Amino acid sequence: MTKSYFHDHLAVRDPLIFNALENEKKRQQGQIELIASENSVSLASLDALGSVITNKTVEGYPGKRFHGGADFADVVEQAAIDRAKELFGCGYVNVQPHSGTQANQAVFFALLQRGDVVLSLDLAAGGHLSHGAKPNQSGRWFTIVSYGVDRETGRIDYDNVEALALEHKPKLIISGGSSYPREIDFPRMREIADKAGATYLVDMAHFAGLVAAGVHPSPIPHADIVTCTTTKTLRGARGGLVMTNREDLFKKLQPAVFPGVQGSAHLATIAGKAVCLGEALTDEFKTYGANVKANARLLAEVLQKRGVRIVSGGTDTHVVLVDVSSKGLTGQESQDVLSAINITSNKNPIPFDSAKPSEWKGLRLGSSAGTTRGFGAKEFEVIGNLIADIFDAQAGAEAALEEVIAKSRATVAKLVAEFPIYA
Ligand code: DSN
Repeated sequence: MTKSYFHDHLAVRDPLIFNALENEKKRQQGQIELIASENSVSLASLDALGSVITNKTVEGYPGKRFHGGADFADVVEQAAIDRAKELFGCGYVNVQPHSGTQANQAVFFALLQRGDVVLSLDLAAGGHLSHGAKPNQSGRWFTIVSYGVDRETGRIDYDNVEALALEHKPKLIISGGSSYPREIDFPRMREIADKAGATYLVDMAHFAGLVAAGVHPSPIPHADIVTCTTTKTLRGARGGLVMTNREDLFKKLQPAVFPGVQGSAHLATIAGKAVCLGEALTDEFKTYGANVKANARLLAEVLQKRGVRIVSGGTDTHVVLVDVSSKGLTGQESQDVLSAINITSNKNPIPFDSAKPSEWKGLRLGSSAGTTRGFGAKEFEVIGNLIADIFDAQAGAEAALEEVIAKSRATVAKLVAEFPIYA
């Protein structure tokens, strides 16, 4: 073992990776992040993620490990569990899922047999691939029935959900997804699940931070099981949680996470989760959550005023789903042209969209990362107008577009310099 192994930092030991990571930091510093599933973690979270606890292997749960030397691992994992319980007012929590998808996979593994019927939100209507999309294990191994949204309102058609539930008698009904911008009627979905005799799962991956901040209804009193990521509005380490108030279900969920679908715990990530859950218990986080919601609403309003169609006519969350065909663009074109002015977003299907990503009409925007950065109403108004300007310019002459790109890039540069991150 060379001395440098324990002394040299990455810059010395592996310049290729160091430079890529530095460039990624500069990219994040220099652009406006509007991808709804992204955020910026605190420096404290980064410390936890880069800590020596990554060396530790543990299987099992605090107090009942298969490996020795787990005293501090237990402190970290128990803190994450206790904080999540307090934050969400929930009796039982598993903090080990490596991702939201694996949290959902564990729920499927705990409750279902291959071929069982699952009723979930269609991907194009805002669902998530781990809820039964064809290429995912959930879609390959289970019988998926999808519900959608009303064509006019863009909102979940609960009567249709109920009709499908009574017809197909699913074992599991799922709420939540990746691009549904509206609050979900949890009591109504609970009622439907009860009528159908189904277990009710809410995947609150996207809006967990808003629930934590108290600015969005909580699914915890209504669902049998709630899963989420700690990454998005919760603005923490990249991973998942599984929660329930039912002891009988928890007894099935614990062995489903480990050893069902995962092996040893990722302790550095769990330490990162503990940090963000602790941060989410503060008043500062409540203010952030309220601002995320206000900023998303404002962004949607500015775009609407400029003639851009917003799916469902607005938002109750951090997500603004834009129908860019209202400006004659595809999702890909709009993503690319925003990239050219250093605004990062992602193309997305909208309800009743084409199955081909190249033809998608949607662009998904989110206010979480910008809000973390410190952007408020003034900045989100500027951002909304930048987006509308570039969409309008895209439809015009090449020279005019180049001019708008240059001007917009300068405005973005000024905004990000005023609100630096990881400085
Ligand atoms: N589900 C993906 C998204 O919302 O972008 C990743 O978490």
